[in-house]
Amino acid sequence: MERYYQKEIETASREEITAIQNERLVKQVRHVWDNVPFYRRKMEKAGVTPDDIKSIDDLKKLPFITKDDLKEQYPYGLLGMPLKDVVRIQSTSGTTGRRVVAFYTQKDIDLWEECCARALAAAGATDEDVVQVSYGYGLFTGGPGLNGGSHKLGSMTIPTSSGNTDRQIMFIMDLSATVLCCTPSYAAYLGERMKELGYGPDDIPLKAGIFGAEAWSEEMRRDIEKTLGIKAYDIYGLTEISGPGVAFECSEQKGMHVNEDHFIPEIINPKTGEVLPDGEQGELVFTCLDKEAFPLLRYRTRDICVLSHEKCSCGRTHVRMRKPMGRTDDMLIIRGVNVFPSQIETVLLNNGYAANYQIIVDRVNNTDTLDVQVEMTPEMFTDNIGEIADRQKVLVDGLRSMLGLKAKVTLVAPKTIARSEGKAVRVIDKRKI
Ligand code: DLL
Repeated sequence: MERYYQKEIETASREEITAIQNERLVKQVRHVWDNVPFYRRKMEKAGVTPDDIKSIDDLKKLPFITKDDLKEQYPYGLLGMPLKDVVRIQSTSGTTGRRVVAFYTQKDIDLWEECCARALAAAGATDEDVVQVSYGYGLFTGGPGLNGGSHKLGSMTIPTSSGNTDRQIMFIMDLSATVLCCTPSYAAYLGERMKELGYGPDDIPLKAGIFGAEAWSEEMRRDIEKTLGIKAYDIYGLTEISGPGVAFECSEQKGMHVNEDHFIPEIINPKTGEVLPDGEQGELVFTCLDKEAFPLLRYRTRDICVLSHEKCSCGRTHVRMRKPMGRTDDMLIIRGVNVFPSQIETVLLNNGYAANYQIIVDRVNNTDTLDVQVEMTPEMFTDNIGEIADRQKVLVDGLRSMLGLKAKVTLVAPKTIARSEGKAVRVIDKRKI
């Protein structure tokens, strides 16, 4: 049976959704014009006033907002409410330059948590479930978002945060946790450790996992599902737009429904800014329809994605976004060829490896080099040099046909690549160092 948290809105007709979006967009544009001088300047420069925005058809008249705008406006330049109405900030895990900080009123938090509750309900969670939240808590949105969603559903929530893997496993087993929320790379590590401790999929009480915050392939999904004996659901979001729950997967597992009553997605050509139709790949852009404290309009996420309005058998009517294949800023250009880490992951997992790998890019004698280091699984581990060379060749061939590029592949012993408790670091680009 398909479960919903807010059935009426999640299954509303297209006409109803459009009516809600029209009304909220008009109000939101007025809100930013009146309360955020940065927006007013930006709109004036683009020659638009709130009177020009009468419906979502006028969305394209509004200028885009970029991460650079957020950095320039740090810390308070985009605040849409007086500080006395703001109750929380969250921040991105960005490693360079100024951090992005996002603000929330209590209403913003309530709506965000409802989005997370929708995601949990779509994964089958109810008030009878025990939800372990192993995303980081603190400035990162993963822990607080899913924690709030789980409370809204009335599920018993275990706020373990990330790390301390054996303690995570103890709680899963002792408290019979049924739903696990964490990054896919941490879920894979938890699975690996549980296997080592002798737990097979039938011994593990979990039935579903809600995994996101980083790109992960279908192959990785299948691996995690098999090891933990669960159904693994994708969840998408970003700090700037609220956090996890901007979009989430249903039992169909074919793309994530965007919570369209709160966020309008668009796909644009990243070079020209032109809006692209359903089915075409481009950069994902979001407009927040009812956020008060941090009301971003037409925010360029840099995530590369495709939208689909095709009917979904789960009954939800909200548009679906495909798994993002990467970000415009994590696309590697190697000897002129565009390479996404997710393509490399697909080749590795299709050949029986786990998602324990690192991609090292360098430049030697003015030529880019691509070195993929992959761990052998314990089952395939050997010190027979001929066998290792054969295995490496299979991967080199697989990568060549996927990428059109010759890579060097180095097989390393099990457990030599550091495991991640949050977002995995897959790429080391020495050209930038
Ligand atoms: O990662 C929010 C989040 C927490 C989402 C927990 C899901 C679960 P940020 O740290 O601001 O926020 O990073 C946002 O992560 O622009 C994407 O590039 C990437 N991302 C998030 N979810 C997915 C996903 C959180 N399901 C950035 N698939 C986004 C692929 C994802 N990439």
